[in-house]
Amino acid sequence: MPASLCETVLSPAETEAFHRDGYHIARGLFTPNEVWALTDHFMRLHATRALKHYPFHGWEEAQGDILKVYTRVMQPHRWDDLSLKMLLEPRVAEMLRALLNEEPIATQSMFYYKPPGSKGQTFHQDNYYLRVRPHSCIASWLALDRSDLENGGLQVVPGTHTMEIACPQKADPKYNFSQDYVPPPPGMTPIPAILEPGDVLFFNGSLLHGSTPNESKTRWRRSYICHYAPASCHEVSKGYFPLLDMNGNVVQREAAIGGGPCGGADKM
Ligand SMILES: O=C(O)CCC(=O)C(=O)O
Repeated sequence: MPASLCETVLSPAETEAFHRDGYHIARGLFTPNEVWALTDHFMRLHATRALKHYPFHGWEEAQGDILKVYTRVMQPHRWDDLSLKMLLEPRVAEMLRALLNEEPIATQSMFYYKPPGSKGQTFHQDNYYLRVRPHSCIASWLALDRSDLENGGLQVVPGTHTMEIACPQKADPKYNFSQDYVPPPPGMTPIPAILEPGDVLFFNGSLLHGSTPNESKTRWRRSYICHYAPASCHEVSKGYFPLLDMNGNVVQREAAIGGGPCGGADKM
């Protein structure tokens, strides 16, 4: 990639900070209109029960677990045009090229509703699931609401992107919808990524990150989260196939089946 492209979206200081800390926040990458359009789109998909392949639990059946009513939506780009457009969005692609110093490949999209009272998703490393090798995957986390500690915003542990992939312990199901927990190493401290709607947090797939429950009584914490791999990778967990280049064409890589650092089957 020509150095000039990198310089247009990231200053040398930002590039250095990304390599040192493992994350970068692109402020205001999406406009208020774009944020509203995506949020409204997913609220309508939920309200009209148009989400494909999702169990719709009623309030009674959910037994107080609001995430059973507003379950995160996995891989919506496979059937929803707006989600696909957002996954392949040129501004995101440009930022990824600058951070990776090479072309990205799109592997995953997710929409999180995280309404008030939702459980969190404690610390973990994304590449434990995606198994991108060599190197690691990279996430783009688009805030659709203000995201802070009160409403269960994302926290990162700067510098942990240089860690090996750790085998998770069991997360506390009282506070977490996910099962995995990787404790921050001694002396490494989580910090909240305080984001305004339209900000995008990019982070390395080995970086420890996670969130606590949404403690707010009124504020949702909606986000659109995508994962990418550097095009030079040789393998990716097959649960993420089909992989797409940033023009939407299917690209092939080996399936990283079994033999992960912690053994076991594919995880998503
Ligand atoms: O948004 C969250 O609360 C957690 C999301 C996350 O950790 C992930 O996408 O890997």
